[in-house]
Amino acid sequence: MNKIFENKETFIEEYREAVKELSGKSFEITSDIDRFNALAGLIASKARAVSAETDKRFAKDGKKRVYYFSIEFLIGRLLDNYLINFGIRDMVADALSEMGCDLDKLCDLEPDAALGNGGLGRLAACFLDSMAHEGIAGYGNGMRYRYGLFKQEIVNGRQVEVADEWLSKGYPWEVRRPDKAVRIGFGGHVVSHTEGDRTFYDVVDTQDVLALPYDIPVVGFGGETVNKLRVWSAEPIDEHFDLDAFNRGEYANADASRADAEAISAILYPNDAGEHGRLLRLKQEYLFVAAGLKTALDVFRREHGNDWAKLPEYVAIHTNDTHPAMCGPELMRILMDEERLTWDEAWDIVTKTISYTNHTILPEALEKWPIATFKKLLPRVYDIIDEINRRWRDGFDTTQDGWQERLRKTSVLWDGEVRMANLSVICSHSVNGVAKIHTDILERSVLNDFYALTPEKFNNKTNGITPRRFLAEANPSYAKLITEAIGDGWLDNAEELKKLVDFESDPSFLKRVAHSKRQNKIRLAEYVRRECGLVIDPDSVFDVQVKRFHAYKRQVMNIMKVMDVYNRLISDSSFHVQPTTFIFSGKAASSYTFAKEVIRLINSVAEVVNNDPRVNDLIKICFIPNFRVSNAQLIYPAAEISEQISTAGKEASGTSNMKLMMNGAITLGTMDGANIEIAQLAGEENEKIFGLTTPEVEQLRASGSYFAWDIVNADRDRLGRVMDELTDDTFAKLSGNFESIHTEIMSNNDYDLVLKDFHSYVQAWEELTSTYTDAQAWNRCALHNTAMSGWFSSDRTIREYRDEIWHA
Ligand code: 26V
Repeated sequence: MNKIFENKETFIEEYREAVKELSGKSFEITSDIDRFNALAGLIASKARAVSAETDKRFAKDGKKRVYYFSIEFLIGRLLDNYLINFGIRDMVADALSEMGCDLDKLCDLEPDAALGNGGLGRLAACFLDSMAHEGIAGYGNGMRYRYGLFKQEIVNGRQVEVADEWLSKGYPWEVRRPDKAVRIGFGGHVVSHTEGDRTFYDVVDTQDVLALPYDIPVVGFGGETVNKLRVWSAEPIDEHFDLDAFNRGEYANADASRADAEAISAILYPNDAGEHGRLLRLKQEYLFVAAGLKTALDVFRREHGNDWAKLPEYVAIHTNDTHPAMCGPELMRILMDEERLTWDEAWDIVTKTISYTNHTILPEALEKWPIATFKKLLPRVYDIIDEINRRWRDGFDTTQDGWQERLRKTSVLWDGEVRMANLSVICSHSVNGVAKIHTDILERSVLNDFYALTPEKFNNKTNGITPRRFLAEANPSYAKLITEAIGDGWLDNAEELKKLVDFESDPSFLKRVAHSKRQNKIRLAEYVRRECGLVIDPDSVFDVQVKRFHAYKRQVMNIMKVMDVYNRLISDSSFHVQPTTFIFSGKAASSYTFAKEVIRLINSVAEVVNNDPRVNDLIKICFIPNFRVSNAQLIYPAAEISEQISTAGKEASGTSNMKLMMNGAITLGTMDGANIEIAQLAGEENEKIFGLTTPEVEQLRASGSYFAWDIVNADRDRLGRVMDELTDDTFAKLSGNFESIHTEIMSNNDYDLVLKDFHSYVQAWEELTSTYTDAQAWNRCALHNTAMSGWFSSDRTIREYRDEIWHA
């Protein structure tokens, strides 16, 4: 453990000094925000010092550098996390309390850096943590959005989006690096000149912006390795401030070029709402790719000179989804146009350096850009893509049966569009999915034509999560109990959680597990009371579904289950359920009408059920607004049931399933994504699996024999009643009924098979909750889930990337 402070006394001394330096005042009379900024600033400066040491060590050892290109890094708050990773959390908490100050309160003042949408962005953040823990020279490369993902407010049951001005109070972790700024050219046209038998290309008359990097330290657990996350902000090249315009009172015109440039890094786009086709998004993608490659190549040149053939030996470029797909053509451009390599030399280097992770199989989710837009914005990059595509076509073996169809499916340019997934696959030496079943589906169907040509490129890397943030930090009472039982080795090697198996039949230990869960439920109940004004009962089962709202994730099936339970409770006196609190949280993309209607439905059902004295002590519904990393850390530890109910074959992996498992929740789920591996590891008898499997879903669709109305008509009493209640006024009191949800389900013949799986789902829920009264059996199962969750540590995932893809 790298100790960044001698002892408590030196910490206090340095901290007082830092507060004074920042605010000009002595500690006793400073505000909490000054105290937070000074503390974070102090830890950040220590982290930067270790980072410089780390960098020297890596350079000396000739380490291969891994650049993780991702348009999202959902890092959340850092202070608490870095204190844990430096091993000084307790000491600092102690010192602060001596100084009359509460560490938790200061941690709560940190803005929640929401530079991501959900699973994909949080995965990138977990990977940064694990790369630093594993001592990998791994660097994040992303975008510094001025506004993070919108803040969600609920007004009359509806989601309302509010700008997230996360930088308004300053951000103590980042350092602006104008010395590392990169000029980025958009538009213009390509010119060529010949030298001997070669033609060289250049782009002229471009409109340029400056990509300005901000560096954020990434502290690895143990504190030995501190890496960096570099995020790019767009700025004007030089100040074109028009003083005349300003003096005429035309203030907006005076600063127009600044506004134009800054727009590029102003907002984070939703990753799950088909926002393709937006020019600004394409500019974002090119900006962080071009600027990030410049950084990587500058470091390589400094350490290894100009021998570009050695690039793949010392540099790995990993592309997180297709947003950084331009890494391929942009690296080709630099190597050919600037470094004067031939196509073949450059191509060999590019394809040995770049690797790609796919995160979804939904066909509508695969990123495409209109050729005309692309060509106009990035003429030279486009020409290179055109050439990549031409060579791909020329390389086709036209003696093979079905080559035309294969070519159609694998082409980069088709139907007037640039297909980014195909570009990513062709430019990479490795293509991976994020859970076993997801990789199987990629190989078998979505990318099958590529797989048939180069099966050796394909591999699986099942996702993971960091146990430091999602167990140690989020759930301190459980973490303490675990450490007392098996020591603290699990923080370093999460597989050690398996040792908890020995405690599964120890009734007194199980009682303590239950006690810790109860404390976490009380903590969440207090948060819910503060945030929503709703009282929930910590003795009820906490049944949790927290994730982005999407049709395939089927939050609608969950709330329909609650509607059914409610209906039966009021009409059938012989019907009993285990008292349950149904907890939902998550955001919907602002343009995604159906998902937003589901949020309104949940809140509308909550309004009725929570105010109905007939069922009040049995069921409650709670929608926690503004799901983000910080409140997620309160929710996972309090959960007892983990709802993972996507239509089989649709959820690439899921990661909340892992976070909830690690915190001792039991999965109520379909055989989809990483749920399958969860069930395998913990044993199906320790989860509750229901519903159609992927082959069954595929068969049902292919057979053409599925008729949604038949399912509804076969169960008029329960399912029919629930469907009727979408269109009558049962839940319409807040802001109208839910005709649109009814129409969406029925007119698409129940595309997500909500009706088809409804019965087995409700039955599985009833069976699962009926076992809750056997507290000992339940707690044993919860503990078993934690014990078997170690494999889902992102340390394991990252080691697989390191050994099998990056060879770092
Ligand atoms: C994109 C789109 C775009 C068009 C409309 C529908 C739609 C639906 C989904 C997406 C997915 C974007 C990529 C993504 O966020 N994938 C998530 O990645 C996580 C980390 O690997 C994984 O756990 C989730 O299962 C996966 O959905």
